[in-house]
Amino acid sequence: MSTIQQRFDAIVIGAGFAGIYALYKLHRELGLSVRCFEKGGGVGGTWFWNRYPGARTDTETRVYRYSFDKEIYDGWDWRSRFANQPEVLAYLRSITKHYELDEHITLNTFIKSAVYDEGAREWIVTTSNGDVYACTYLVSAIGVLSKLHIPDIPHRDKFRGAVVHTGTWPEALTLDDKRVGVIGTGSTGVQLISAAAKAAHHVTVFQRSAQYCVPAGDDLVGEQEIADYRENFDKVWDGIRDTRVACGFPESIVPTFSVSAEEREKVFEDNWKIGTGFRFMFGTFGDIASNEDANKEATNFIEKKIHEIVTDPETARKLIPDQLYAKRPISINGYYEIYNQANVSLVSLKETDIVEFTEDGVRTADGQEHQLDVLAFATGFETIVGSFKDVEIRGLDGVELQQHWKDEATSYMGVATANFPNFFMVPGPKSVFCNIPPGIEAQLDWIGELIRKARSEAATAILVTPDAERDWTQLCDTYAAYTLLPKVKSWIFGANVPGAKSQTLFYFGGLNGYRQAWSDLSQNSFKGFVFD
Ligand code: N01
Repeated sequence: MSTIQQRFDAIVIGAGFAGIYALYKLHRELGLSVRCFEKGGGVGGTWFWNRYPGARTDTETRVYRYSFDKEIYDGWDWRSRFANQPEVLAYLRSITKHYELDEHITLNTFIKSAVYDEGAREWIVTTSNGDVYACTYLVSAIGVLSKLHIPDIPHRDKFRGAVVHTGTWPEALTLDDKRVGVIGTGSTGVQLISAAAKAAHHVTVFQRSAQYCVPAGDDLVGEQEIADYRENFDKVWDGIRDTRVACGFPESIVPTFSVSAEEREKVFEDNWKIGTGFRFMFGTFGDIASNEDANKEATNFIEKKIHEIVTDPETARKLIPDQLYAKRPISINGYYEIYNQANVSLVSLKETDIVEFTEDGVRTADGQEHQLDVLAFATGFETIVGSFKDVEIRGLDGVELQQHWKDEATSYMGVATANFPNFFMVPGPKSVFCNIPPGIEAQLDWIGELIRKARSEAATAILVTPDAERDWTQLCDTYAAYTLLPKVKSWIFGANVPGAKSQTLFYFGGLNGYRQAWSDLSQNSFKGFVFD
């Protein structure tokens, strides 16, 4: 075995939202020695890599951030209601700078493997450069959506243009005056398509499944609104933590059919005007994501909007989804309007799929060649489990994590898994489905408590019992079954990748339920965790 270069109390893999907060929590708050390794050339994770034109958050800026940093929030000069990629990246950089975390982050370094040494009770971590480190606690913060999904289209080598995936967009690539093809119409695709429609000579949208798109709302936040948020910071965040999706709006508990048809229409119309997909799904009525008839009321409303906005009836027909409104909701301003532009065309892949690349573009099954300078895959990611595929993680008895998950990706509380002592995933499978930053904060706050407890008891290993892991898995399946979300194929269930089986990858009890579950555990000596 290679020589261990240095020992740390904790190693964090990844310097995105989760990794940065892990470093803050474990180093600044718990006083541990921590090193964070990041494969990118800068901090930011998702926001470092996803530099495609149009990339922005579709959750409001004021809640797409940490809540622990009131100080930065007070001095933060922001106006965009939905921060764009450079703004989110600048925010994360300001955090690492302000809290002097940069010196603990090693960039351009990929962690190849982490193997648990049972005798020494430490993790042996090897980087892609062959450097070896040891640590007591290993925190994986490698992202929910970081492993690219790129469909295999024949004869890619023939194409003379540029082929890119939105998740590794080259900074120098612009779309100005180019003929651009975009495959994929999820949250990423619609943002890229909207940006391309403004700049490109022509945009060809290759759509497999149409999705329901709801306007995002006003682009700018007024000064008074910001002043109000600042004044009520703690109250606002307490409120957010007490909701399901934690996106910063009041969630409805009103059943769709408890009001008249006129009232329903008004609620949908009002929320369409205010904007955001999450608000439309969870702020209009309490059962849109759980009752098929209620769901149909929402989709009827959106379909009516599509017909009103899109002038060509054939294009409007193709844009109407043929499934439930049960994927992650999309927010985008002016999306349907762009299909009225002369420089945008829509190809429905369900009617004519792409069969191959040609020298000048791609050919569809109907024999048509679509001429392109750039073909962009906005085809998504292999959710959570995919992120772990490139890192060899071995726990007790040398068992590899992918092997542990061969039947199902399991965890306890979304952060730990049996037979992998002192190993925490932020997030892991079966972690809370909500706005990412407050979800991450909840997980790391409790991981911090677990470590505090272990240290106070002089325990050197924190383990999870198989029973606890099994029960949590069952609970997550039960919650998922209450919703309509498993009824459509999407990344939320890992079903977006060919050959992958659909499985529950999240806890759907809401951030409020998740935090309560942790709080109950802490009252109960963290039942299910073993401190040895
Ligand atoms: O990925 P997706 P995404 N041929 O999996 C299509 C977050 N995000 O990157 O629906 C043709 O949703 C696929 O078609 P179908 C956010 O959580 C956040 O867009 O499977 N098409 C679909 O249209 C989001 O939900 C922000 O039939 C193929 C698309 O590609 C998550 O990232 C911004 C195909 C993939 O959609 C993922 O979004 C952007 C094939 N072989 C993203 N394979 C924020 O604002 C796949 N597709 C915070």
